[in-house]
Amino acid sequence: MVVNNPRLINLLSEEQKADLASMEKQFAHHLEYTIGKNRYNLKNEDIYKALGHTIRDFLIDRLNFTQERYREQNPKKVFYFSLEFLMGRTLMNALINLGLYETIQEMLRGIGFDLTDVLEFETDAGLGNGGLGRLAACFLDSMATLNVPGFGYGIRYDYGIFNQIIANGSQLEMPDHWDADGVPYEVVRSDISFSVGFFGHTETRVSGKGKIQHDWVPDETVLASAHDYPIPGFNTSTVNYLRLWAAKSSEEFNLDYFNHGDYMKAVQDKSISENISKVLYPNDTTEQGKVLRLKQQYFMVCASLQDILIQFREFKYNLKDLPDFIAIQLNDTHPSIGIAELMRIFLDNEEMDWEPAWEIVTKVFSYTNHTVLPEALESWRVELFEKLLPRHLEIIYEINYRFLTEVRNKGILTESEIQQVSIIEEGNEKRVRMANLAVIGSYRVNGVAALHSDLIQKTIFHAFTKVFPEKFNNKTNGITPRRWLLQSNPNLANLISKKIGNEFTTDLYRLKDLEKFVDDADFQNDWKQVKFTAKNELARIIKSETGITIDPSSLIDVQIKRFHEYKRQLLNILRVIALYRRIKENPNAEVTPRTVVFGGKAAPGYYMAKLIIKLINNVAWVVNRDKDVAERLKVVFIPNYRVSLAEKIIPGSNLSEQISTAGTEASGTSNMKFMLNGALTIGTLDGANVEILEEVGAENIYIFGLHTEEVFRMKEAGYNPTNFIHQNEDLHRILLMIRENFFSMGEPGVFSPIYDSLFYTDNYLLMADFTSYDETQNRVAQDFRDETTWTKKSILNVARSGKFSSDRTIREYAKEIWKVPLLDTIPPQTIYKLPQN
Ligand code: 26Q
Repeated sequence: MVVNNPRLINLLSEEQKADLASMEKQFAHHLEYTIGKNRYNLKNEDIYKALGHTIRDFLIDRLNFTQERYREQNPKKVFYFSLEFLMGRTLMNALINLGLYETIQEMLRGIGFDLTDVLEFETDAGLGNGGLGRLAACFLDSMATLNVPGFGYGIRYDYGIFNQIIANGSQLEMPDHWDADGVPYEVVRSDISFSVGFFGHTETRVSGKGKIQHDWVPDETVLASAHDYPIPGFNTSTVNYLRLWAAKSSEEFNLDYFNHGDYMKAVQDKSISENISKVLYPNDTTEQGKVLRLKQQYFMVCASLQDILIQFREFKYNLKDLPDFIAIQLNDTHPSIGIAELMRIFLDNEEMDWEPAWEIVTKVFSYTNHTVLPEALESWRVELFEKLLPRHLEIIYEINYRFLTEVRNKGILTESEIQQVSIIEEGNEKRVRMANLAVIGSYRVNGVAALHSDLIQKTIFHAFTKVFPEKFNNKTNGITPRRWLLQSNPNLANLISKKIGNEFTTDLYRLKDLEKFVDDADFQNDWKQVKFTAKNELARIIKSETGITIDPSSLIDVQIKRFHEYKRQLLNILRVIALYRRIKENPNAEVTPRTVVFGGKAAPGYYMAKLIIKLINNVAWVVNRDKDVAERLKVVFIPNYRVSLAEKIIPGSNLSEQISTAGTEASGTSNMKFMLNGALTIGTLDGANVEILEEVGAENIYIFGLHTEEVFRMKEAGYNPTNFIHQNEDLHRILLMIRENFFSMGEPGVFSPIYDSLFYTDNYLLMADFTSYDETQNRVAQDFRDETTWTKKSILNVARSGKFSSDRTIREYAKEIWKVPLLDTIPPQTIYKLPQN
């Protein structure tokens, strides 16, 4: 008999079973005394909360145990600095990693509750925008699982990424008050808080040693208060933590105002300081330069560095040894002000000389770049910087001066290259370029997929590679197989474990062992059955979220990701329109039934991205109501795409859309999630798709479109989209349908900007790639009709997805960048010590 949940993967020890009784007690205790309920009026929500508190107790036991272990062994630690952690839900992940899923399921069944229903009450922690934030979350899971002493540092936003609703086809944004009902697994560390200064001026003085010293005198201070989120490793006793800072007013009340009778003003000031951690900025390159965003960045970095240095000082080592004990990874440039802040601490507080201070700093930080698009590189107006962080600007000028002098003296750069590597961008509005600061202040700089790491060295950082050839390297992204297979697709995980055992859960390359069953007819059937069950479940979710009925046996074709022009959701919907037209014109054509699913948010200020969402919704409205195509084509936009929805959508997908213009998507990570769940990819040679192709083989993936070099060449030669439009009659007609308001739904002209952008500029070369995309989609449709061949390809995709585990990525970071150890696993059961009530 096959187990239908992770029990096989994570067998309970005898000791754990013995603990079940005490866990039941603990649970009953929380239900009654923490939640305040008796057993006569229980709802799923109460069970969720009591369970959250019960699991929290388990987590805290192991968290303390792990901390004790670190204190004894004092290994080198890594701190992952990120303005975003897209954690999604926590409870199910904790149950699986702790090996308690089955136990708890049984326990709840005993009192008439279904664990799956209970888990639906958890709100996602959406403290991130997309790929970059989710990557940080996957890395935390892998670090804990591999027993790496690794910690996340970020901000505890009151409001995470907005909730999206669709009205008249358009996106509307609603606040995401994710912690409204409390966060059971959060550990509030009221005793850990640091003050963070802003604004003010700098002063100079002569120190006791006769040296000129600088001091920053801020005129606003805010407190950062620590909130910890335990991060349990899978099948190990290690529980690390994510520490998020919340802003607190440094004075409950401004007594000055109060004493002068202005009570309201006194309270207002308090809430103004607390604004710093109020809301996550939706990633929006058009809306750069908001002072609150820079405040958030410095707030997070300043508090984190104080916290890290306090911990370091407990061991009484000299600061020059800091790089032997800590490594800090910068998740993009967002926390890169940390480089200037650590310099400030060393120079101004520790009164160190510049050279030794710089020596330490540049052995501590490393920087991960997540974009090649020059318009997405972060920079701040010098004027704004100077007001908010006057001392840091002085330090940045000094870093820059010394660096530029050195490269000039070495004579390796041309004058134009020297301008490119300068931290300060000259011009009528001087700006601080954070990427340049990050490269100069870090000992390693990495991209997130092989192609991307090459590309940044050839383009945005080319001049830097001449100065620091040894700094640049690649770390191809990965995803955690715990959340993205065991948790999201337990049926598939169980089918796999029945065939090849459980080792794949922590050594994903073991999935290779599935290859020997690829021709086994029984196995193929089981595989098809698992996929079909997941597709039925997805159909049910689509019905409940959108009201649309889909055919679960149709080709389920999915594009879920943030909306951005470079990701080309527009190319996908154009091809849907082409298919729709073809069916209408040729009603008897044999067409593979297809359901095209979209999901994703657009930055609130990103006009084009929002218009594309509207076009998709309007096309869906027209297509889904047309009886002529009913059995053959459906279009679905699932609102409010988020981590917990991804977990439900991905297992039920057949086709993964990864269709960005070559050279624009740094890596992509949903491409990996689909592969691991047996969907086939249609994609360009972009980001990690290139490596997916390498792993899976050309017969098992659908690659189309221009290559990166061709994109560059075409743009250089002066790209003209009309050449392509006039070569493809179909394409031309589709564009006319858009212009002639076929999908405008009573808003004539609404999509003209889309038409115009395709016709006149087409920055992302949709027109150049359309024919290739369309033909490849036709091939997909043909191939899907041969169920056995498709199933084999699906099996091979999973079997060859081993490389894309974030465990592999973290091993590489640990060995090649951080030089931190992977400690021994201590089996989980050896530390259970539940309190006996
Ligand atoms: C910038 C300025 C102001 C406010 C916010 C931002 C901002 C916030 C988030 C800019 C960018 C981001 C996020 C970028 C991101 O998610 N990049 C993605 O990172 C993934 C993980 O490496 C890659 O797989 C994707 O290819 C990349 O697009």
